[in-house]
Amino acid sequence: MSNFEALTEAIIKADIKKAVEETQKSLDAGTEVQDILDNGLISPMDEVGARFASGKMFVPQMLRSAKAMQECMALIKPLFLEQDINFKGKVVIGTVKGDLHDIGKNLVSMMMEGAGFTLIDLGVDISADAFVEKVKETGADILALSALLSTTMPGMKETIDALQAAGLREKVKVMIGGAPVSESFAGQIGADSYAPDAGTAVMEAKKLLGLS
Ligand code: B12
Repeated sequence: MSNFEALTEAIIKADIKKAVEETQKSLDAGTEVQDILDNGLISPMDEVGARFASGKMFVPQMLRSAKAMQECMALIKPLFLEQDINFKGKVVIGTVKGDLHDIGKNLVSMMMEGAGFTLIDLGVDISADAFVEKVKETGADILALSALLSTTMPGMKETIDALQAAGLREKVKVMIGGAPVSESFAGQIGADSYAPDAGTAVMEAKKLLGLS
């Protein structure tokens, strides 16, 4: 694992210019993109979350740190997409209603695209009906739902119920994720799969479609 001290500090302090410079430096030094992502970008966001939870950081600061992380992600995204792309399946993805968190969802989206899936990203604050409409319109193989708030997790069950009501539940696999979501919650709401991170999400998606 490389040393990401300066990048970590830049993300926590939301120094976008420095964070982008440090990401570029790591790339120029030949650091593995996965290492930069896991240890240089995601891990400082965990620290940001911990500081927020303990009252040492507030929403505007958290937002600026998220922005810094996203700017850095924009630099590494093309490298993920350079990987060998074969069509693997169509995935509709979005963050459920009432929830504006999209960094994790974007990462899952990016990694799946890098692995050869076709992604239809609906963005954030998506209602159950809008998900169902898109699944119907695109004939998606997988519907991937993200939630970062315990208060928005019920939106996942509502979406699965709406798929059922529309007669689409048997036609699409549903995969869920996000920090408060768990394997057991996935079981409770009748989702087909859960993954704790973007890398596992790709593996799970392949499994769901019988590709691995
Ligand atoms: C950044 C952030 C924000 C930013 C979001 C910016 C953005 N564009 O996303 C802003 C400032 C807007 C924000 C707002 C709020 N936030 Co906030 N936020 C965070 C923070 C610090 C980081 C989240 C993040 O991006 N993590 C990095 C990514 C990479 O991780 P991830 O999202 O977990 O995603 C990974 C996995 O979960 C998984 N995954 C994610 N989605 C999916 C989907 C599928 C299908 C799969 C398979 C996998 C998967 O793969 C991802 C990559 O490995 C977290 C703390 C934390 N450490 O989680 C709090 C946190 C989520 N926020 C929290 C709260 C309370 C709020 C607010 C209510 C604060 C407020 N009082 O206003 C608002 C709500 C706004 C809203 N309606 O959504 C709480 C939630 C508590 C709870 N359990 O409900 C947290 C946990 C902070 C805390 N410790 O209290 N937030």
